[in-house]
Amino acid sequence: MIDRSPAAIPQIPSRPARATATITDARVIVTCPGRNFVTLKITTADGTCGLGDATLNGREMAVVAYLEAHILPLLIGRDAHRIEDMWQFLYRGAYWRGGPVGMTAIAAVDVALWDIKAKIAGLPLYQLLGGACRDGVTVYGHANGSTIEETVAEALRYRDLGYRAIRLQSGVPGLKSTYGVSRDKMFYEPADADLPTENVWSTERYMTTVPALFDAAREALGRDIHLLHDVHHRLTPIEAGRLGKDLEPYRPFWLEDAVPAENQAAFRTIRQHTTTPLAVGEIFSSIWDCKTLIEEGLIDFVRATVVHAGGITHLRRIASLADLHHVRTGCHGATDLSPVTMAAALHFGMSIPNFGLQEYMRHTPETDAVFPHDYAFRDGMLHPGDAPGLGVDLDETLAATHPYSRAYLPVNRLEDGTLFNW
Ligand code: CS2
Ligand code: MG
Repeated sequence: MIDRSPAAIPQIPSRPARATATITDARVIVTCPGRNFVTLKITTADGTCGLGDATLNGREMAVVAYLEAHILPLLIGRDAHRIEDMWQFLYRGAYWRGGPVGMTAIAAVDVALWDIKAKIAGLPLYQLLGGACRDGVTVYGHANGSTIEETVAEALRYRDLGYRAIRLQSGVPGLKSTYGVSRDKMFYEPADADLPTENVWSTERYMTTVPALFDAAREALGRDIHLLHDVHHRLTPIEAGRLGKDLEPYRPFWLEDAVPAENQAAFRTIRQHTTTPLAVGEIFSSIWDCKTLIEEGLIDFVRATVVHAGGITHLRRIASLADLHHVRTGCHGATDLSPVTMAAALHFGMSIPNFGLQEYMRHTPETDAVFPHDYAFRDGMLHPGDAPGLGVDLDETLAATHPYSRAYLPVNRLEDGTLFNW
């Protein structure tokens, strides 16, 4: 006979008070060490600070307003440890869900809270995300030049620097400028003017240049190095199918942003015509932007990033869905993503099973001085370091010496003046 008297029921020891980390301050810091960055700094009652990148290239001040007017008042007094609850509160609670501005703002809060949680735990963030799945995060460098010869020479230089993957972007004969070709070989900055510069584009000229570029590059570099290319949203699906097929003999690691991806179904056409791996997603804000692409196996790498796709909390969901469908990550990592994002991307890249490749456009020494960080390049990989948290800081005194300077991304027109994709 079971004794069911109250005295016989084992008492669950009262739970120790759950540790809380009350948010007492949250500030947005805008700085322009050669290019604009927006950073969110959150502080808790015990003085722990966390950083989140909120930079949206060419639309930075929209995110500043979203954060300062609508998000910061919600943070004060909340528990910094409750990261998932905060994410749901800011995403569902906005009613107007998603979009690049809102999701970049949510991402900044999310990453700052992960930074705080890891600092309080005294662990590098990747340890909280499940620990290391690899020795380091393999990155790709950016070889570019106004001619094919110049681009191949740059690619040889990147190989000699130890890169195992190199993106090739060359000028197109007959076009004054094109995407990815920078004046300064080591640092690429597309947001180059106070008002949008107008580039001229010709798909026909471009479509003959890229296969010649890969032919010359494979001739010079051989087949043991990953070579990739960014189309930057400029082809139609059938044009992308043709370019993918033309490149097959050169085994590209991926063809990126072949077509604008609002119409995810359009990638079915590309898939029908080529086995060249496809990467897309640096401008995605959420899992909904890539659900069809992933579930139908229409892409091979998803490029969504920590800073624009809702932070680590949401990017983990995207990576988990991708893992079910043989899709790997290939996170965006351009100069307009601050060292805070690069650090977060490395902790993320260390911790997921289906990591593919991480973009690494080096920041300038001016930027690195404002954002001192632990990550370092070694043997073709970046390592996030083992400092508690993200391993990146923000020198606010130095940041204040670089005031915001409006800068727009270029726009593209066809040779007949039609406004086109940049
Ligand atoms: C590019 C970016 O890095 C890339 O793959 O697509 O340079 C992109 O043009 C910029 O991030 C836009 O701000
Ligand atoms: Mg790109």
